[in-house]
Amino acid sequence: MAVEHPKASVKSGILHSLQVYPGFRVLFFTTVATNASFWMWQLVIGWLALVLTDSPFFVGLVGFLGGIPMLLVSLPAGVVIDQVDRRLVLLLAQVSVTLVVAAVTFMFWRGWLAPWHLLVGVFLAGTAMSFVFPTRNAMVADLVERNDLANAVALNSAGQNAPRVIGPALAGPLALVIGDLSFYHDMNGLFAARRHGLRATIVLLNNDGGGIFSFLPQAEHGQQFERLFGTPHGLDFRHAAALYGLSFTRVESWPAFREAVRASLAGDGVSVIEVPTERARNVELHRRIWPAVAQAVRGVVLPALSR
Ligand SMILES: Cc1ncc(C[n+]2csc(CCOP(=O)(O)OP(=O)(O)O)c2C)c(N)n1
Repeated sequence: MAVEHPKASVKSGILHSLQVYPGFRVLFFTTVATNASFWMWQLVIGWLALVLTDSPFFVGLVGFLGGIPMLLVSLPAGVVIDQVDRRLVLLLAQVSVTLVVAAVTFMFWRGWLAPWHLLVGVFLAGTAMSFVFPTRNAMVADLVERNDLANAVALNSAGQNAPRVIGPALAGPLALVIGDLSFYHDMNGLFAARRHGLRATIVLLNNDGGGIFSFLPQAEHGQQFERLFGTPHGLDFRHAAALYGLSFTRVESWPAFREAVRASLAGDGVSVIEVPTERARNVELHRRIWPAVAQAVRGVVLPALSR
């Protein structure tokens, strides 16, 4: 595609390509907007799936159906992008995803949205996005001189990844899921949270120590392992929450957990919701699930990739 652009300037800085090429500037800012919207959508579909069905399986299915086109459609999309005018591909793909999102939003607003509508919507939106991402990447090379390509690719990558953090934060309330040792390690932050009037829900998974270390080879060394790695502490975090004037709830069941999260999202300030869990059970569960996951990957994903 022949796109006219001014001669590359001699001086170069981090934002060089943005300063020199108007076409790249448009691509960059629309990439930021597209990616921010896409990650908000990712958050919203998970939430919609939960609201519509209250089923963790359905939440997973929605994520899967939204993501699978990226795996299956991206490669053929690359061929299309090479043969057809990229601006046309991008226009069609972005208009399609806008129409799908608008339809899902409208149907939800009118109370018409059924779970299967959501499945179709996420699949169609995922398919359209499988064209959007590679087309935007390919267009970088059309819009800048060869000398500036590395700078433009780096900027484009930043424009794709930064909204991944910022987009969901704009779309939803702040929630943090954290282990007990990390909570203890980072507790000073609660003071800042309180001082700046943060609204947040902290889900504290308390397994009385560092569960992650149980997956290291050192875990074979019983007592020594517990003293040096597992580090059970027996702390009652209710007192930590009280120290910073935060609300605290310990929950022992799913209904209690849901109610605590609901109350926290409706309320102000920071709430800590403690969920007691068992380290030993977690390791045992992982060991049981791993072979099943490995088998599924071997049986489904690998054949699809080698096709
Ligand atoms: C936000 C954050 N705080 C602290 C650390 C340092 N850190 C790495 S592993 C670890 C212990 C993990 O134990 P825990 O937080 O209880 O989680 P678990 O492994 O039991 O799920 C800590 C504190 C970190 N990686 N990230």
